[in-house]
Amino acid sequence: MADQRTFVMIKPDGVQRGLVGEIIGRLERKGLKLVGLKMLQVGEDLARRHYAVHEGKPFFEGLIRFITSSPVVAMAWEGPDAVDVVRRMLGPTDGRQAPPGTIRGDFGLDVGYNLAHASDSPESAAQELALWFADGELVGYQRAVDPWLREA
Ligand code: IDP
Ligand code: MG
Repeated sequence: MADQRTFVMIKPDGVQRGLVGEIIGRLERKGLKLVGLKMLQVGEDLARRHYAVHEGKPFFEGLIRFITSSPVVAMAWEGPDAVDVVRRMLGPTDGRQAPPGTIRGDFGLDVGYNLAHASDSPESAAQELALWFADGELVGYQRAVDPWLREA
């Protein structure tokens, strides 16, 4: 299984509610490797580019206001099938539908305020990582625990 990198963002509600550690902890305990991390106040331009596929939808302007309303935590995570693994850990978009055990299912009650974003395909992961991180901001490294996470 080839390693993938995926883009994850803890949204303003996750930061404001003090769930940064909880969300990072879940991804860490899963065995995924953190390879990039920064906190930032998102500007209008980055918000619109990140959510460009949703332009024109009824919730788009509200989504841009939400994402730019307070700081976010942007991250890159690496692991086998990381894109799908993280999407399944987040759960469905609407926290009321998301099953218990998922991040949205355990902490969310809303479709818009749903705590975190994760890339939905390897292609969007590559695009989003390039949008959010400059060359040199992502790191590669070995962990002593890596051999214990899967059969060689
Ligand atoms: P995803 O984050 O699960 O991939 P998308 O459909 O890509 O969901 O939507 C992007 C984000 O837009 C969602 O995470 C959520 O914050 C917001 N959003 C999606 N649909 C709605 C809606 O119907 N009302 C309000 N906000 C929405
Ligand atoms: Mg999406």
